[in-house]
Amino acid sequence: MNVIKNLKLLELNDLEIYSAINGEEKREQQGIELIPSENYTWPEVLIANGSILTNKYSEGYPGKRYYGGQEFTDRVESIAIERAKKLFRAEHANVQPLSGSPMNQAVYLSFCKPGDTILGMDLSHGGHLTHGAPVSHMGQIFNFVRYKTDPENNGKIDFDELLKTAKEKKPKIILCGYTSYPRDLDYAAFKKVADEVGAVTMADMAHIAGLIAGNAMKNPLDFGFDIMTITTHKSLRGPRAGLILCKKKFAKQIDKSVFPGLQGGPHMHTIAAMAVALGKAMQPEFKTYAHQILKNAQALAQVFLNNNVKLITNGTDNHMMVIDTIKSFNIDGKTAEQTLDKISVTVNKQTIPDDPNPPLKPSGIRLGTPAATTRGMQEIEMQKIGAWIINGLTIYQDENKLREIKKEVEAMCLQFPVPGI
Ligand code: DSN
Repeated sequence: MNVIKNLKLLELNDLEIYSAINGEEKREQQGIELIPSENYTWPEVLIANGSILTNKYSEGYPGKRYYGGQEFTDRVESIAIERAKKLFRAEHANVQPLSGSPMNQAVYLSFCKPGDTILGMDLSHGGHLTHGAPVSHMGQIFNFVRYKTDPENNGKIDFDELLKTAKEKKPKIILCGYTSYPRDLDYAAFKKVADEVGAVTMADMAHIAGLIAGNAMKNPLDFGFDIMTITTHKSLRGPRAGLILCKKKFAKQIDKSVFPGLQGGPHMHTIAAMAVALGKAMQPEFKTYAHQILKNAQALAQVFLNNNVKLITNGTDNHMMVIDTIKSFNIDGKTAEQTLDKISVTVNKQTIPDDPNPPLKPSGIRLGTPAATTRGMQEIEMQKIGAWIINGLTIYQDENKLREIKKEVEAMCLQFPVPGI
């Protein structure tokens, strides 16, 4: 296979882009990646993603394409579909969504007309931008009604309240899933509410796809959910793409909604890379990896709790945590993110439930353990990382001390190579 794996040719022909990629490689190797939605993919995924499959147009589905020359693309897509169904115990899989936003849009557009109601988690309580944030097109096309979590009660969802809202608003879809919610969800309770009001159940499991694949967290499909959406580049360690899993009875309408409803030609190189990642996630060592992500999250959360750092929901059931930096360190999330950048620890600023501060200068930061776990870091490293974060945010104005911490962080990172670099 003539895949140009080393970057020599690029270096010779496009120095500007080459040096930016090279810089990113160094950044990824030298620092600790704690953004919970990021990860390091497998070298084999990088190879498939960089393959000549990028040359091909394949509108349609295996066996039913609009252009010729599909012998190998059909094979690639069929393998990806079969692996996805097997791994997630799904009746049907559509592997064509280009990423998370079109994936969720395809589901909404498949079940709802403009103005229809969808019940989803409030953005500041952990829901995602594509779950109807007013700034998103979906938020303008559909009537998103939001439910909240109870920060006083470890982030629990009040299902009596949810049922009351569902009866009143009559949603077409009841959506659960999150982007910054550190607890597990009660899928049976969501299903019960949806059944009472005749709504479709949809779980956006983008963040925890790898944890579900590795049997470290529950699978909503096992609770009778109609639809599950995932992105494959987060805890699943695959390429940057979306995947829709659903019951057979919705297969046709979901496929039609993705293509030709929303998208044109699928990215066959990415679908090949997804198939490779799904194959990797079926191996027994992936289960060990998924469970280690959770152990690392517990270890990191414990360092914070032991040092009176305020965690939203007071702990975590999954791979992530949200720190209230104002309560814990008297600094906003933007300053905290920038401070941690200075010690080569990458996190993202994050709104907290009903945040009084704006999204670009919110009250917290969000962090998670999938990427660090991929490099082989374990509980002992989590203790060091937790201490560096607390130390850095406490002395955030002392540039000399921050430089000293950065050296310690980078020395540790050198012992844990990034796959593919
Ligand atoms: N932007 C992703 C995240 O960080 O959670 C979700 O799309």
